Amino acid sequence: MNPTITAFEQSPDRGRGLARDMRVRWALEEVGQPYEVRLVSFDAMKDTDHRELHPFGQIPTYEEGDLALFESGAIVFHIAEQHIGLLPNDAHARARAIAWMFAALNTVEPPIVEFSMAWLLEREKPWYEARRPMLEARVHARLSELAERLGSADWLDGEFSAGDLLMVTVLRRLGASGLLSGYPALGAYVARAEARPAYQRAFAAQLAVFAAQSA
Ligand SMILES: N[C@@H](CCC(=O)N[C@@H](CS)C(=O)NCC(=O)O)C(=O)O
Repeated sequence: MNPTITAFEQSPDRGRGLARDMRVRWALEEVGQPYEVRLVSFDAMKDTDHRELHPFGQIPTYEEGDLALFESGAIVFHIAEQHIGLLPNDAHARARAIAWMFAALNTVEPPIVEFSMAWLLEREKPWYEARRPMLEARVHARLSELAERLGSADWLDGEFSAGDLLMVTVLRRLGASGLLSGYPALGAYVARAEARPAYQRAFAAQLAVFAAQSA
């Protein structure tokens, strides 16, 4: 039986593939695992039924037989462990790829989320303009360090891995902010990942949800 994931019935990103179900869709596409999607409204996400799956009332979730998971990183890790293609076989290379998964979610994503949430929710507030340079500086610090490490390589550590998959979804959250434009190597890294057929299938699938809801 195919796994079932949850995604926004109406994604606030209007089909730009920034919601975290995109990571899970992409991972499933990379490994060639078909999946079902259950769309949930904002109200339904906070219901008891959904909270059984996700204690924080969010998406994505993942159900496979009697296994239920939440947290996009844990879900991508599970998929990568169950299938060939997202984690190297060599034990050390595998451990390093997992380290990049944590780095994406634990080191790079937090300042990016803080920056984008401030823009989304606080940009009309009197303190926003004073706070913005500090938020931007924190993002720039991580981007320059990441660009330095990536150098001229295609991927963060050898072959494309779940570490790259998560890192790219995190970087994409900078979207129209322009913050990525000072880092051509990171821009090319994101573009390289977006050109992968699996990424394109995942992107098209989430976009189709938005298109259908807005029709
Ligand atoms: N750390 C969680 C974050 C999940 C999350 O923030 N999901 C968002 C969509 S990308 C959500 O459900 N937001 C609606 C809400 O929090 O009410 C993960 O990576 O899965």
